[in-house]
Amino acid sequence: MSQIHARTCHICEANCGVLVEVEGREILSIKGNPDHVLSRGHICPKATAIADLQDDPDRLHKPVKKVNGEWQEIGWETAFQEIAAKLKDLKEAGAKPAMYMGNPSAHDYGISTQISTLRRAMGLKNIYSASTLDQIPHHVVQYHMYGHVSLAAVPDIDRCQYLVIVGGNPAASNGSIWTVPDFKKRVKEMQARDGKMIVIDPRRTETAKLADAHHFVKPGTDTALFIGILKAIFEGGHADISRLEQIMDDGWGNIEPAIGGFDMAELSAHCGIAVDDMREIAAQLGADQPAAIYGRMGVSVCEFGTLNQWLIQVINIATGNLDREGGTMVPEPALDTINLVGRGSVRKTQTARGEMPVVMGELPTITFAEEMLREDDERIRSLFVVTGNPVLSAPDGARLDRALEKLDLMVSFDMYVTETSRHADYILPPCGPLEKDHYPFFFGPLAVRNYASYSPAIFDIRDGEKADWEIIAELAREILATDGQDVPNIREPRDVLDNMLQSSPAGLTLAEVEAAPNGIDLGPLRPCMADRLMTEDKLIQCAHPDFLAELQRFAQSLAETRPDVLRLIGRRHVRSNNSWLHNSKRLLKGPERCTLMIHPDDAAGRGLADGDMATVESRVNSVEIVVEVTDDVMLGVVSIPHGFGHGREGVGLSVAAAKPGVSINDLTDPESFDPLSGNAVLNATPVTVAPVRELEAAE
Ligand SMILES: Nc1nc2c(c(=O)[nH]1)N[C@H]1C(S)=C(S)[C@@H](COP(=O)(O)OP(=O)(O)OC[C@H]3O[C@@H](n4cnc5c(=O)[nH]c(N)nc54)[C@H](O)[C@@H]3O)O[C@H]1N2
Ligand SMILES: Nc1nc2c(c(=O)[nH]1)N[C@H]1C(S)=C(S)[C@@H](COP(=O)(O)OP(=O)(O)OC[C@H]3O[C@@H](n4cnc5c(=O)[nH]c(N)nc54)[C@H](O)[C@@H]3O)O[C@H]1N2
Ligand code: SF4
Ligand SMILES: [Mo]
Repeated sequence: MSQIHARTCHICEANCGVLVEVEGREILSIKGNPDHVLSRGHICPKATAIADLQDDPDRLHKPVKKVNGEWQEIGWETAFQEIAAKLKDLKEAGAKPAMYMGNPSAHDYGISTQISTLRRAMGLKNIYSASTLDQIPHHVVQYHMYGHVSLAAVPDIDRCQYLVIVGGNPAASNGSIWTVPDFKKRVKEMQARDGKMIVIDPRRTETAKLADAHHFVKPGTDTALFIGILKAIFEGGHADISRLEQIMDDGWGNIEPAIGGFDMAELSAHCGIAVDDMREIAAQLGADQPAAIYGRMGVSVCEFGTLNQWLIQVINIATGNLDREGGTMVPEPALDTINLVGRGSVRKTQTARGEMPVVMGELPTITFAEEMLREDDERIRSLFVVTGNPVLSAPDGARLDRALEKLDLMVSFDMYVTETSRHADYILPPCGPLEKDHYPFFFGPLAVRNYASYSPAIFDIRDGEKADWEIIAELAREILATDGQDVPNIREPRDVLDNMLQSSPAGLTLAEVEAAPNGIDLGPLRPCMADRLMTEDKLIQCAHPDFLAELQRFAQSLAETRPDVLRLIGRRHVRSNNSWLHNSKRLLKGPERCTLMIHPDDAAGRGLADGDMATVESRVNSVEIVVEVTDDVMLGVVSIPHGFGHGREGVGLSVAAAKPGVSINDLTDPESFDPLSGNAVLNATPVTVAPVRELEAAE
């Protein structure tokens, strides 16, 4: 007899409700849950791949140890004891440990409940993560303006009438720092009530194709666009801060003068967006309607990422759209991580590259390889990689690939032998995805409605296997015991969750949430900024001096001529998720996706036709890739998706091996970064493109 379990998909930030039909341990189907309070039946193709993940023959089930270059299965106890003993020896020799946390750890609340014990046990100072490849500018801005690294205001799409999306592609990504499942239908509903969506992107993306207007922008230049819009807001008389004045500090008065010197025509020439278009966007954002401007990866992972995210907040404030129904609001979820954890921190520290930002205790991942390659006592010699694949996800991955070889001890918490974990001495694999429970710990606070939804595990964990949280908790205790330190009791994730739910304003118990398989809806977002602000004076700090100084740096950069070269950007496809879903047969179906998109005129100028092989070269490296000629990318722009490059030796992904692709991060450059946040620059990489045959002939 088959059974249907309502559950949340854990793969991306959308956290869609799914219905999983099983018979015994066989998965019969995975469908959208029409009754889920947030996703309303929506799913994307990745949800069905959960079955491939659960049953993947390439998945490791037992810890493995590398012996003379070969993987050998070993027992958990042996693995924990050996790792703890090696770490102790290294610590006694003064060797520095480090940790890299990847994206899936944000989707496993169990990991979040245990990781601090492991960090403490390791005596960690060097923590790196995917966040500094992704979103650290948001945290810096939120910390300075609102007093907490995670206090994010998200667009209230269900009541918005004019939504501007800059450098985000939620139709494929399903939203980021914005939990917005069923995005397409929500846009259609907005348009049905005469609302408009405007998209600004160097590629005519899936989201752009849904929009009422799309403007191409030159990669890496959006700061000019934001300043242009803000200037037009002030000059056109569209500013109205009456709604927010009570909670704004007097820094507001510094902003208009600070942008006064910029010239609209010059800004327009820099970013490629017409002055009239900037004025129209300003007028619409400032019109008598709920509106919002939102910017994501395309404007975060660039040299002025923090400045961009600040300007976005300032535009929403100037037009009275922050903390407004239909504008942007801070969610009040059932489990309010923001009120329960500290404000976070933004500091600086010395690295091999000189002084760099440390945000929420995290060092910039762009400096990671050089910390492993440095020759002095500060060299990182032991590394734990928790759910991450930095060889494919961090800039100059090829160098990182070499750096990992120099470690004295490397442990990967992963279910696959990946491009990264192939370098490990030990791999500690978790149980299957349907053998763990789920709560959208970090995503309730980013969701378009206030809600709660808990999913228990569907299957028991098989004998001899463990969940990530257990592996982390048990290893941490072994390390503490080996060091002769006090060993705390394990607090089970469910208990921590129950406690956090009950301590949150909604006061729900885990039992109550669990009893509602479709989730509990706590209603639409509400203006609440006055109560949420965590700055010392409980006011929005409108113009932090770092942001004003960064405006000056941008002004200087405007005066320099920008070399007229091809600029490389990334992309995401709805059937792919960062580097780790290419081993799913269901998802890999269809045409080759790791292609170089290039505009017809740029292709013709280089003698390239659709399907040809091209060499793409940047300062750091070159790759060979098949060409896809399309006018969906702007003239002067080429695009390669990230997360491919599975052809490296020793990778244990047999399905992905059929279409390995190349890694865009063999081209991106860790020398470029956003100085206010330390975030990587992953777009607008200068490249040259030429037919492969020409180069071969020249050799
Ligand atoms: N050029 C370019 N680079 C990018 C980006 C880009 O847009 N362009 N995007 C960046 C962004 S936003 C991100 S978030 C990063 C992602 O960067 P990472 O987090 O470093 O990489 P992922 O591809 O998410 O790799 C996740 C790893 O965790 C493993 N894994 C998956 N689920 C689990 C689990 O439940 N338990 C355990 N133990 N392991 C698991 C997978 O097998 C995989 O090896 O990439 C960044 N890199
Ligand atoms: N299907 C799928 N979904 C995912 C993921 C995935 O890999 N696949 N990854 C998840 C993760 S970890 C994250 S962080 C989110 C990311 O979510 P999003 O940010 O929505 O996704 P991206 O596709 O990176 O969108 C960035 C957009 O910026 C554009 N862009 C590039 N450079 C510039 C620029 O200089 N200016 C402007 N204005 N635009 C630019 C790109 O063309 C792209 O359309 O997606 C999540 N969801
Ligand atoms: S959008 Fe797709 S991958 Fe993301 S949670 Fe929903 S079903 Fe899962
Ligand atoms: Mo991400």
